[in-house]
Amino acid sequence: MGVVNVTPDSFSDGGQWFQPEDAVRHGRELRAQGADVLDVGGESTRPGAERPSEAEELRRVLPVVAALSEVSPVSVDTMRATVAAAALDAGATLVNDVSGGLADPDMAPLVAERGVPFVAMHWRGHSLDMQSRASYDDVVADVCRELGGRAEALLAAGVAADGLVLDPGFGFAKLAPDNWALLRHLDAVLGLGHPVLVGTSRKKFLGLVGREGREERPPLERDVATAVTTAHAARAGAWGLRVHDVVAAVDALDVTEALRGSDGD
Ligand code: PMM
Repeated sequence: MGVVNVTPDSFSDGGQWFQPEDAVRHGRELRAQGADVLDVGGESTRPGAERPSEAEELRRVLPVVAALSEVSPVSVDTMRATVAAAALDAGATLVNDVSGGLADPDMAPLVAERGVPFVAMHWRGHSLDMQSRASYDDVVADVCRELGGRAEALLAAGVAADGLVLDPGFGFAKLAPDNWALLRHLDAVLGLGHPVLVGTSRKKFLGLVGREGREERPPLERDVATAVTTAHAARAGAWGLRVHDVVAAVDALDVTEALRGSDGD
């Protein structure tokens, strides 16, 4: 899954693809590089971010969703049911909601009615103050319990079981050790019985690794680390990998696949 952020302020690539024509060009490039799905979002979820208005979010994503739907399956990365509905009308075929339907009570009914696949991420609150909620007894058990509860609520609301994808939400209300623990124990998340999406791409915990006593590595220099976590997640059985650098991810997945092959290949 290739990331197309139509935002001025994303932590990972803020502003680079803010103009619709730049975002569309970038999405086409990611598709040509091997992305199976393009994930178009108009709201930055970086820690501390303020939310755009609904009108602004629609203005950002709709032209990009419409254009990219001509060349690729498109998911819309939004917490608003109105934006999801408009994006589905414009050609998107999957909804990716970092709040797992918690931010907007209209989201689950919409997804149920449209019968589209839904990515539900583990979430404890909006980005403005989410890191104050990064407190766990046992992060793997707590995230699995909360995410499992969300899945049950979504299914009860009519979301199709065979279209529900779960995501442990790397970096969302999680400190670096929490993210590493979840990556090490992806089997527990997979044990919830749904396909799992993993989005570690360029996140802060990857910028901190090996940097004791030095400044963290900036987001644009985290793609090698992302390729390693991507390969790890694929090997563990993840269904999807949400990344900014598709070339590196495809390479990492090809190598993972080759390592799985039988001797003599
Ligand atoms: N991370 C971001 C945005 N959307 N969606 C899912 N399902 N999982 C994620 O981990 C996720 C997401 C934040 O990263 P970005 O600002 O670089 O897009």
